[in-house]
Amino acid sequence: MSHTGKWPRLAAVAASAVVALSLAACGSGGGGGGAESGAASGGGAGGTIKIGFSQLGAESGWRTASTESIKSSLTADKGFDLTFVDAQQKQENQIKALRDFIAQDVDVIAFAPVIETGWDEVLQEVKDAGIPVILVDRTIKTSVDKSYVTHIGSDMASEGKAAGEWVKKNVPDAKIFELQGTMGSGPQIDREKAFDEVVGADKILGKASGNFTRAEGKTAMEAALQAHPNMNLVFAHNDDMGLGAIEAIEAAGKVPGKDIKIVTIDGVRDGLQALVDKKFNYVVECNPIFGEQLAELVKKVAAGESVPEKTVVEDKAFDQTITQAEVDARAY
Ligand code: GZL
Repeated sequence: MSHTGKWPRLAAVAASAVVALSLAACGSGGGGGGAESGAASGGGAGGTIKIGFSQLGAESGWRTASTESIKSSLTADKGFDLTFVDAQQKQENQIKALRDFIAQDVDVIAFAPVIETGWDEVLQEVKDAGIPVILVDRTIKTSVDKSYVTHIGSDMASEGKAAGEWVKKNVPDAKIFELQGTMGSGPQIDREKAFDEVVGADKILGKASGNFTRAEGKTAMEAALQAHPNMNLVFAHNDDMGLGAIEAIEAAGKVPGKDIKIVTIDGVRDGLQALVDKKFNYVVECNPIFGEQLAELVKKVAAGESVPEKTVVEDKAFDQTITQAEVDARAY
C-alpha cells in the first residue's frame, strides 16, 4: 500500500466517538492521541497493511509469549505485511527500527517501549511522516502531543497492588526484598509504586534491579541474601527474576516458598510450575496473549477508524491452590 504523504492521513481524522474494543478502558495515554487515528491512505479496506513492529527484546518467558502471539496474529493470510525487529533491550535499537520503518513507508508502526522516556525526537519524526503509532505492552512519557493513537497492555499498577495486598494479608511480619525490573520501564515504575504503597516502605529492606531476566535476578538475589540475612519475602517484578531468586536462595541453603516466600508477576508456565512446586507463593498474571486484539486495532488504525485510547488486557492471580492440570493447560 503506497502512501500519499502526510496530509491525507491527518486530514480525514475519524469522528471521536470511542469504539470500546477493550474489556475496560482506563488510564491516560500520557501524550497519546486518544480516540482518533490518522486516516490511512490505503490499508484496511481490503489492502495489505504494511506494519513495522519494534519488539524490545527476548528477555523473559513473558516476552517470548508476547512475540509468539503478535507474530501469529499479524500474518500475511490475515492481510498483514509484518516487519518485526528485536531490539535486544536497547532503546537505541528501537529508535533505529522506528526510523527504518519511516524509510520503508509502512502504514502503521507498533512498538513495545523498553523504557518510558527518550522517545520525543523519533516520535516527532514518525508524526511528521504521518504514520500512526500503536503502543504495545509498556507505556511512555512524551511531550509530543498525539504521538500515538492507542495503547494495548495490562494495568501494571493494579498488578503491583494485587501483589501488595496478598503480602499485607498473608505475611504480616514481612521483611521484603524487591527485585525491580528494567529501571525506568513502565512495569518497574508502576508495579513498584503500587506495591510499596500497599505494604508500606517500612516493610522493605532493600531493592535491586534484575532487569527482568533470570540470570540478573539470581545475581541480584545473591547479593541481597548477603546484605539482608533476615529477609523472609521477595517481591519480584516478574517470574523470571523470581526463578533466578529460587536458585540463589537454594544455593544459600534456604527453602524458597518457606524460609523466604516469593511473590511475582507474569504467570508464565515456569512461574506457575514454581507455584505448584511450592517455591513461589503468589503469582499475579500479566497476560501477553493479545495478538488478535492488536490485529483488530491495527486494521482500524490503518483504515482511519476510531479506536479507544487504551485497551486494558485483563489479568488474573494464582496462589498455591493451583493444580498441575491447570498449569499444563495454560496457553503460555
Ligand atoms: C509487562 C512486560 C514485562 C514482563 C516481563 O507487560 O513489559 O516485561 O512483566 C517482561 O517479564 O520482561
